[in-house]
Amino acid sequence: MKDLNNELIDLAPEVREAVESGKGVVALESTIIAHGMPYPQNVETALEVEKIIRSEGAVPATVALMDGKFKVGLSSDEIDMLGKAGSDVIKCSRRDLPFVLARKIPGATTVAATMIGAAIGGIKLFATGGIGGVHRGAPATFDISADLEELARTDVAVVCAGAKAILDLPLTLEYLETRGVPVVGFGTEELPAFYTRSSGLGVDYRVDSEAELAHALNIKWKLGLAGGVVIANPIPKEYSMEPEHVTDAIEQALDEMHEKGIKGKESTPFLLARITELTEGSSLFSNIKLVHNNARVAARTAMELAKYES
Ligand code: PSU
Ligand code: MN
Repeated sequence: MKDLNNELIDLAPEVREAVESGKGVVALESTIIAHGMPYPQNVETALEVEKIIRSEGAVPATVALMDGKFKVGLSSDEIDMLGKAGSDVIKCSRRDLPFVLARKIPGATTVAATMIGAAIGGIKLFATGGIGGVHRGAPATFDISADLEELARTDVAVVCAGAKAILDLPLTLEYLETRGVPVVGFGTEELPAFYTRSSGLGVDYRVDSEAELAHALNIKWKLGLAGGVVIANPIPKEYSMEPEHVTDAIEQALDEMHEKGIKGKESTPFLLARITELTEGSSLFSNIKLVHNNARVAARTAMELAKYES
């Protein structure tokens, strides 16, 4: 059993009880709230996602940094605060954790940092929208999300809708392959591309149920194979976008990003916000729907995985 009494960790009582008794728990990130969506849809989505997880019998644990502690399990007031503060809150990946905790300022955790918080808290499943990856142009810019390295080292499975075409999807898959991270298609053989169900790229394994997924996850960690798993869950058909509509918005957003000289950690938030504007909110609507869908699969998988704990 994990040492959950570390002074730098603040587990919500409900989350602690669930982890200690081997119940299903799902971690959720806070960068998607502060930097990934506008207010108030960000807060509405975060709260709805928690509700969906509960309706499947699991316990949600939204992660963020507050008051010098890694908080695992936020209250709705804390979620509201992060959602209202938006980009005034620091976007925190692995490298940011010690400094933001030392300063006792609020921090929104990315996929990488949320995986770290989840692992410290003993949580194996994490639901989000999209993971970071190898950016287009990375062979020249070296812009590769720290999410990929975290997936290589931290034992948390991330349910996402694939990765957006703001990234270089083939290079992202190559990177994950090199680092030994399985990419699993949930009910599909193809890597979904976030707003759309297909990318033309294959996944490593297709699984068709949460039970099948939990079985393989349990084997991975029982063997001591460190690292996470990408569970790519396609957006439901009724909410997926027209591929051309998305491609045009992405291309334009990328051009504007280059013109403005936006780089580093600002890139992803800029692109997400600009794509929402360019698609007049339809990308935001799809984004919200796919997050709901991922929360459901993560919760069901957490419930299946919990069967191995008892
Ligand atoms: N992709 C999305 N929505 C998001 C993010 C990525 O579709 O909100 C966020 C996640 O928090 C992810 C982070 O971990 O952006 C990746 O940022 P970067 O590329 O700077 O590592
Ligand atoms: Mn980057």
